[in-house]
Amino acid sequence: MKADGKDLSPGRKAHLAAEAALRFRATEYVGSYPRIEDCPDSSLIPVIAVTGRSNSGKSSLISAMCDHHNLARASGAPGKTRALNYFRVPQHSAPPHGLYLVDLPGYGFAKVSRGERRALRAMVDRFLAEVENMVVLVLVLDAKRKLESEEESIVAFCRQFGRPLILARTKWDRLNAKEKNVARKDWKERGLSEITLPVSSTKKTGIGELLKAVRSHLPGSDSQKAAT
Ligand SMILES: Nc1nc2c(ncn2[C@@H]2O[C@H](COP(=O)(O)OP(=O)(O)OP(=O)(O)O)[C@@H](O)[C@H]2O)c(=O)[nH]1
Ligand SMILES: [Mg+2]
Repeated sequence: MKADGKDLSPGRKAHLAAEAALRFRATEYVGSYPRIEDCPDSSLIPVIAVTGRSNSGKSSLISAMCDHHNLARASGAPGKTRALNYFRVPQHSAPPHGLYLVDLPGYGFAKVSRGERRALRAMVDRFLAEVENMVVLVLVLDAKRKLESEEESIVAFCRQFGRPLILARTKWDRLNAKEKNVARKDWKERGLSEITLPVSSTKKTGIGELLKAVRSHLPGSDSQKAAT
């Protein structure tokens, strides 16, 4: 593919333009909050929360959704998010008054003590139960991994409380054809096909589909207009 896009077919160009229109442009880092009590007030601003196991690709995915390569770095070294990281998407990218994208701390990080793992997981659970105005939760899962008890409990929580959920299977670029089939079979058997999307933040595949799904949950969403 040429950088100037001259070699692209008209169909591919149209697809890329539609995808670009969906991205959360000009998103800014607001801050990192180790305690829920200190987080920005979201009573009037919709929240898109992104959660998942440590190193699953949450920060990279947020950067890809915002088309902003420094966002993940702004919140600390990749793979080390330990606080609730808030990003503000401006009004022109997200109706009606902008929104918050929240990068939750990764749970299940092997290199921290058992006590800290428990505390991080408890913070994620409390956030999901208590944060105001969460319009959709994006559960990020490395496509090579199966759902484990943590992911199963988050899916069960969302089903029980009617929280909209999207499962982003990240690092899809690392799977061969056989592994992709195994992954697809697994999420089909679990009845998760409709809310599961394979994505690659590095190859930028599946990001448009994810953005479309996320935007469909926004109040006053103009996703249909942006996508056509
Ligand atoms: N090949 C590939 N690598 C990825 C992808 N997404 C993330 N990575 C890599 O996976 C590692 C972890 O990514 P992060 O985005 O920092 O993961 P995280 O979930 O935010 O990690 P924590 O902050 O610890 O919870 C980094 O080295 C990324 O470059 C992807 O789609 N494909
Ligand atoms: Mg992170």
